[in-house]
Amino acid sequence: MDLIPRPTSVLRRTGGFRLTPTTSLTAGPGAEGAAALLRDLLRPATGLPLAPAGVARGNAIALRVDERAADLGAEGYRLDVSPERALLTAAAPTGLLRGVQTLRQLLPPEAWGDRPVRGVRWELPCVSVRDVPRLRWRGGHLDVARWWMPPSFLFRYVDLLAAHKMNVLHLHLTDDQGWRMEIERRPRLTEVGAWRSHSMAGALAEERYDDVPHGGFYTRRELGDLVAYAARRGVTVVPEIDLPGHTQAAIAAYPELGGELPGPDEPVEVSPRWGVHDRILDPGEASLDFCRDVLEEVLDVFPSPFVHIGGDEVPTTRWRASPSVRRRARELGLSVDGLHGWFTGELDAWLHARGRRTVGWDDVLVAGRARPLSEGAAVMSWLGAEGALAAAAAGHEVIMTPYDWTYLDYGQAEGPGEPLSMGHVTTLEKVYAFDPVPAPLTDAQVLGTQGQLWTEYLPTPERVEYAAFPRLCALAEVAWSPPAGRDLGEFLGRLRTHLTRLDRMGVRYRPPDPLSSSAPPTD
Ligand code: TNX
Repeated sequence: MDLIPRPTSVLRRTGGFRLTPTTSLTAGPGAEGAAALLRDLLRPATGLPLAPAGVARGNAIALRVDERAADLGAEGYRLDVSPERALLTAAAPTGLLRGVQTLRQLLPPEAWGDRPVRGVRWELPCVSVRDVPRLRWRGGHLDVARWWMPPSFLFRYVDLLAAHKMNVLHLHLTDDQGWRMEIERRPRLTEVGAWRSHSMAGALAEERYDDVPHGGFYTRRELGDLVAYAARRGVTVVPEIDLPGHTQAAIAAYPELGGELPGPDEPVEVSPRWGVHDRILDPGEASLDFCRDVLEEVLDVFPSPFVHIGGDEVPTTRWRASPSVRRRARELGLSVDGLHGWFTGELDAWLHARGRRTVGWDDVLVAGRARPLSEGAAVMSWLGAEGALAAAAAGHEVIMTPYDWTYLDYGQAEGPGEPLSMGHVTTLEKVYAFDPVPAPLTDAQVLGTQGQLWTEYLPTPERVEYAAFPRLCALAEVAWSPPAGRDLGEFLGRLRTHLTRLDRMGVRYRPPDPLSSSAPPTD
């Protein structure tokens, strides 16, 4: 059966449930969305109508929300398949969406294609599955700021996340190299900030550039469509507007946001270069107004309870050199560096007042000693476990995103033949061994984990997929499956089958090396 992520428990029985043109699909109250998703997923390859019972008179697939099944939580499900009936039960509609993905994995891999296939017996094995996720936030981060990616790829990435029972798409929408979200109140952000004249062409240290203009942005409408599409798959799109650092593209659009106006010898351009930039937002009222204008529209488009305001890598060199910034710090009774935490705190309080939960990279903790984050704010810990422990001690939930385990932009193997990457290597095996709950934290303090795809060296959807897969399959299992019973050899065996599904979807993954020596597929 080779399910990924591995369910909490699976009992295989003899026999199978055969899907035919007379198989019915019925949805009880609250299950309509899951039924529509199942039809959408299976129709292209199987052509099966899966009509409601009454119309169809064969064996039956039934989807049910049963509030009495509270032990399944918000996302768990039960799937019981006998030759006559496949019954999917959950306590909430989202659980059914997860179960639909399991049902799809139980079919032959040919079911995963987008063209009709003939001559395949569409049969589910008879099983009893009970499945409840370990962690609540199972995310995929995608940086569309360094390179714009077509909306069709964002939709596809949502499909891929959902297929692995991941439930968050964290969209990194802004950075020094590009601003990608249309903001009606600040049109220059995309008129100017979404375009750069050239880009880095090799490794950071080589300092080589192409001469090819690059850019693009997403309209509010396109992002709204993405949010709706993701919601139908049980995926929340969490937007990130990175503030107050990583903002050179915004400053290129509105130079006054950078504080003292740069001299003629110092034009601010949408950056063609990777790496940390010291041109950051001036920590004054004009910048706060700007941020609130932007966030206002972000809240309109993204209903997500969480809004990410970045906060990483904020070099304060320019602030320290600026008399007006130093004056502001003195007025507030802060050090210049303390202004980072103060600025973040202003935005956090603003979001909190609007009923949203702030997420920030763990740099905001170091910067934020002067001012605690609001209740409900969560910390995304990329620097290591230390930030996570500090955040948890302050009562915040954490999302574990340590770079040495979860940065999928890092290379997958040493040696030649691999595309240019960040320079570090994080193998599939290492991701699979990741412990997302560092001692002494408990599962309750850790919201979850997430795979990061920073795209400096991933300029196209093909390259992104190659970096993401199959490591994201391993991370999905780390986030969803119970840690007891995790076994690399057994996982690699299941992965072998799973990759035939991804083949059908045309995913351009990196074939894992150790497959030849790994365990055979299990059934
Ligand atoms: C650090 S992680 C960054 C990003 C880079 C990434 C490259 C973080 C919050 N900031 O700006 O793209 O490293 O791996």
